[in-house]
Amino acid sequence: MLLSRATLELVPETVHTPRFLPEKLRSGLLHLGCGNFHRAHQVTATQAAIGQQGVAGLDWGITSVTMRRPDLAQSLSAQDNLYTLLTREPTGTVASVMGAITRALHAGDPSADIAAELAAEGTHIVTLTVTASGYHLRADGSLDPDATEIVADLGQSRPRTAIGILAAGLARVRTQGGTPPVILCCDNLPHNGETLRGAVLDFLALRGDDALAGWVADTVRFPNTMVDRIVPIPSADDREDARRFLGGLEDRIPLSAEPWFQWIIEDFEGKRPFWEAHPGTKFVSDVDVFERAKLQMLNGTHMILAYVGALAGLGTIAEAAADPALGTIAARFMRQEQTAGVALPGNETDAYARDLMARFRNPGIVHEVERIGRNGSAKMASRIIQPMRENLMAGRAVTGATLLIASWIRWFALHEQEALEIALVDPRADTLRQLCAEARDDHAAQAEAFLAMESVFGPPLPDHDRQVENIATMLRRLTEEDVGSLLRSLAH
Ligand code: CS2
Repeated sequence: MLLSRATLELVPETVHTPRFLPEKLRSGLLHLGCGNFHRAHQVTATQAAIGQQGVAGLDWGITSVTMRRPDLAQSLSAQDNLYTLLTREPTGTVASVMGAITRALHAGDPSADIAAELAAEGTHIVTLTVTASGYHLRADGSLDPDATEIVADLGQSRPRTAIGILAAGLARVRTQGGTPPVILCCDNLPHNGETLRGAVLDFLALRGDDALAGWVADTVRFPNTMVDRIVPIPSADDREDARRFLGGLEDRIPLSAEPWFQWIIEDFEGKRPFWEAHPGTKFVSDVDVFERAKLQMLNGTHMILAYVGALAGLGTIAEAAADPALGTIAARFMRQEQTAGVALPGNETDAYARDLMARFRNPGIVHEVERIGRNGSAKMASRIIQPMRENLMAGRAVTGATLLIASWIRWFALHEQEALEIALVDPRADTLRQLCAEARDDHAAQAEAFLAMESVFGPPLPDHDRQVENIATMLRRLTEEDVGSLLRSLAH
């Protein structure tokens, strides 16, 4: 039997279940980018809010839209949008049935009109988790007018990108004379709200829609947020665990997450769920400090663990962080390079760094390096290049960043030779692979060609030629030496 509203009462008492009747919910939130992260993050906080708010909470159901996964929308619908979240505590697993999603839609479904959902009177807030690459931005944070998906959406009445959907939905709100929803970007981008606002305005400018752009600029709010929770890709073990916890009921879409939860939101006026009911949620006047610490120290260190880890044959972040040599290199990189411009008070930075390494090593979290390695070209600028630039300007070493970039290039070089053992997913994959093919075996030329991609790396780095040379040297070593021994020597 499948988990559903009808079978919810069969769920054993050891499992947390919603403190409300899911069928009573009305949609007050629209989410773009229904995926694992959303299901373990915004849904969790919203479920806590609804549970605490009583009858008023029932206005905060979520209409959740998958951008690329019709299968997930279907599986959710088949289970009345219920699913199990397995929280992997160090001491064991806690299972909860999540029930705050009222409807799951797929953006590509011709019968789903997402812009109309956005413009519906009951929609007060739109949240987004479409990943950094889902915004089609250039390294400077502006919209990439040449991105194929954006070009396609400019001429579409049924847009497919998040930016296109926001533009179309907001256009409707304006025509209807309604109050626009608050747009809450929940992706790992610097100043994510401001950046999204800029991208929407860029899109409208490309379309020549000045009137709508003016209205959006004046009336629509895009608060900044910072989100943090490590959510691996669901595994067969998760499905097995869910079945056990649910007393034999089947859940086809359970997922697991670490206990850590953070959602820092720039405070805004207006109707909103009582998200503070969930520990780790905070409304603040300035998100910046939290955001830079997280983007650079957490997400940036994830990248070094992933790119270097894969070359050393390590499959997960936990394995990479627990590897003595790579763990040392990553911790040093985090502490010495990735704290550039991070304004947490001294001891807090130390404690944060320690917490992060412990979180990475959590063996209950099977977070594949292949997954973290995805879409590097969209992540590089804010997570790696910005601190690297600051370090170079201050005369500090950038050995970790050099190793990271060389390893990333090595992924494409291996892939181009059909020798990379894991998948390589990146919006610029074809171009980057081509660069490797053109400069085959010439590491300096490869490094030069990669760094010249301004849409990824931004303007030339300080002492550019020296950086190219260092990256090329590291790339040669990664190619010619045994990676394990190389890491051991670098860790000293
Ligand atoms: C990861 C993030 O995929 C990545 O780039 O660094 O998904 C990371 O796990 C989350 O941001 C944690 O909050």
